[in-house]
Amino acid sequence: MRKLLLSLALAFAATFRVAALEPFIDVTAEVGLEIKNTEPVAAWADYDRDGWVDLYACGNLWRNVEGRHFEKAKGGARGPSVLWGDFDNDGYPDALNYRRFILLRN
Ligand SMILES: [Ca+2]
Ligand SMILES: [Ca+2]
Repeated sequence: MRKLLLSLALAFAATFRVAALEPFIDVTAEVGLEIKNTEPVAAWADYDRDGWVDLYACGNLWRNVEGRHFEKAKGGARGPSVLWGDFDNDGYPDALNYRRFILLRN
């Protein structure tokens, strides 16, 4: 009886967890993101203005390759904590590393 109750509880918990995530599907590995959760910081911005939103996560800038996968961008914003904003209004998102307070113009 105890095993049955435990199984039911685990099944309920798994069902609840899946339902809470719908309609999202974990595609992290499928799209090439190798993110180690060392810094719980992430932000989206289309830094190269190619129409595909890119991802800054855990100290790395990931370029979105036509919605199919991500590749690590060379250069760009580095550091653990970045906020995006177009401070010079040229249409390219600039990055502020708010830990080291460095403003990177794009
Ligand atoms: Ca982009
Ligand atoms: Ca800019």
